[in-house]
Amino acid sequence: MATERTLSIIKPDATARNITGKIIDKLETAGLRIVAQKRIKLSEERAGEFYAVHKDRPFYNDLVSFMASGPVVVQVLEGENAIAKNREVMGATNPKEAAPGTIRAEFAESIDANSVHGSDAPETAKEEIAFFFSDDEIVG
Ligand code: RTP
Ligand code: MG
Repeated sequence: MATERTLSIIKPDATARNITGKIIDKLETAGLRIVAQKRIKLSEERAGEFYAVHKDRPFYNDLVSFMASGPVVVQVLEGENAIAKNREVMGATNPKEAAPGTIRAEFAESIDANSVHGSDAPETAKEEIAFFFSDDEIVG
């Protein structure tokens, strides 16, 4: 197993409910280490660029408005198998299908307001980390 880095976003529904600490606790308990973190507000343009891979999907406009609707906490997480591990701790996209104990099972409100984002593969992780952080902002 290799040490990996992945991009995590704590979404606006979670910052609005003041539960970033509860989510971070789940990530750290799973063995993921926060090596970069900032709280920001995405413009619709930035959110649209971030989720450009979904631009032809029916949920794209709602997703972009939601991601720009309030503050988010963006993080780089590091650990063994960090990409898959983070996806496991997050749980399924739809909280109704998320395994018990996962972040989305415990905290997500809906498939849209589902509390967290996580990169889905090594190539996207690399791109998404570079989208938000310069090398000197990441301290391993
Ligand atoms: P994310 O990218 O946010 O980590 O979520 P994901 O990989 O689990 O899901 P993805 O397929 O990449 O979709 C991105 C986000 O779009 C919203 N979505 N809505 N209404 C729908 O059918 C639908 N499908 C996806 C979700 O908020 C999802 O997190
Ligand atoms: Mg995704």
